[in-house]
Amino acid sequence: MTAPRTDWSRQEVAAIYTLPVFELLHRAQSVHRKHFQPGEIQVSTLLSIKTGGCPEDCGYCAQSAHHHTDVKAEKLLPLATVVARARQAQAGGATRFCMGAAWRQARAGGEFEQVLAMVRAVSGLGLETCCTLGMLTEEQARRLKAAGLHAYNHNIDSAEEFYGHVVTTRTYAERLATIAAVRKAGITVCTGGILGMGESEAHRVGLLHRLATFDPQPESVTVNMLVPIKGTPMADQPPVSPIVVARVIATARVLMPRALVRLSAGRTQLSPEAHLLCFYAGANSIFAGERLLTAPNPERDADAKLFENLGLKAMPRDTRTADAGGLGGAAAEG
Ligand code: SAM
Ligand code: DTB
Ligand code: SF4
Repeated sequence: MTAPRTDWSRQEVAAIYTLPVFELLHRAQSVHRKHFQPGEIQVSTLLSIKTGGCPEDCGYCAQSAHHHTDVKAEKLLPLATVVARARQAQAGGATRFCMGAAWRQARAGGEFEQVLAMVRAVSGLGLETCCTLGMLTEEQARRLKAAGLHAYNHNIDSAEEFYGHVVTTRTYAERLATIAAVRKAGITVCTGGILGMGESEAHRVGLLHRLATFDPQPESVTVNMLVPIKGTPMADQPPVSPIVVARVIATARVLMPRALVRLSAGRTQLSPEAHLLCFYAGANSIFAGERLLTAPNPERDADAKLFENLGLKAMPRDTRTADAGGLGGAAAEG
C-alpha cells in the first residue's frame, strides 16, 4: 500500500472541507473502510498526573496559572496512585492510558525520573502508554521511548496565523520542534486541535492542512471541542456546531487515511445522534471515563449504551510503531 499524500495544498484541503456534506461523508466513509474495521473504536483513558499551576497562558485552559479558575495546583501524583488508576482503566476496557501534566516543558531531574517510572509501570500492565507533558528535548524524548512510551500528545491547536489568539507564552515553531523531537525518537505522534475558540473556517482548514502535511503524518489526530472554563478568556465562546465537527473529522479522515481520529474533549456537549455523525465521518477513538484532565466527560454507562445502540466495539491494541514509519500496523488495517 502506498504512503498517504503529504503534499496537500491549502486550496485542496479547503475544497474537500467545503464539499456538499453527503459527498464529504461518503468519501470519508469509503476511505475509512479501506483502512479500518468500521465500527471499531479505540478506547483511551486520561489521567492528570500533575494538575494546575501551569506557567503557560493558553486561553482555553483550566490549568493555567494566568487564569482564575476552580482548579488548584497539585503535586505530581505518586507512582502507586497512577498504577492503580491504570489498572482501573484497563478493567474498564481501555487499551491506551494517557498521562497529562500541566507543565510548560517536561521537568528535568527527579520529577522526570518519576514520569519514566510511571511509563515503565503502565506499559508493564500491557497498556499502550501516552504522555502529554509539554515541550520535550530530544534527550527526554529518547528516554521516554526507552521507558516504553508508545505515543506523545502535543497539540498545535489551530492554524499558525490564529495561534497568537490562543497563547502568547510560546510559539507555533516551539510546538513543531517538540513534535519533531518525538518523531525522531521513534515515538508515535498524537497531535490535533480545538474547535470553537473563535477561529474562522479558514483557520480550521489551516489546522487540517498543517496536520496532513507532516511527513510522515501523525498516527493519532485529536479533535477537541472547546470545553468552556469559567475564569478563562474563552469562557463565553459559543459552542461549535456538530456539523462543523463532523466536517473537520471527515476531512481529517480523507487527508490522513491511516490515522486514529480521536473525538476528544467536549463530548458531553454531543447528543447520541451527533456522536453517530462524528463516527460515520471517520472518528475512531474516544476518551472514556468521567473525567478528562480536569473537565467532565460522559459517564461510562452513557458510553456503554451508545456503543450498544450503534453496534460499536472496542478496537484491539494499536500495534503500529513510529519506527515502521507509523504505517506498519496489522491491528488497525481492515
Ligand atoms: N501541558 C501540556 C500541553 O499543553 O501540551 C499537556 C496538557 S494540555 C491540557 C493537553 C491539550 O488539551 C491541550 O494542548 C489542548 O489542545 C487540550 N485542551 C486543554 N484545555 C482544553 C479545553 N478547555 N477544551 C478543549 N481542549 C482543551
Ligand atoms: C487532547 O487533545 N485532549 C486531551 C488530551 N489531548 C490530553 C485533553 C483534553 C483536556 C480537556 C480539558 C480538561 O480536562 O481540563
Ligand atoms: Fe499549561 Fe497545557 Fe494548559 Fe497550556 S494547555 S496552560 S501548557 S496545561
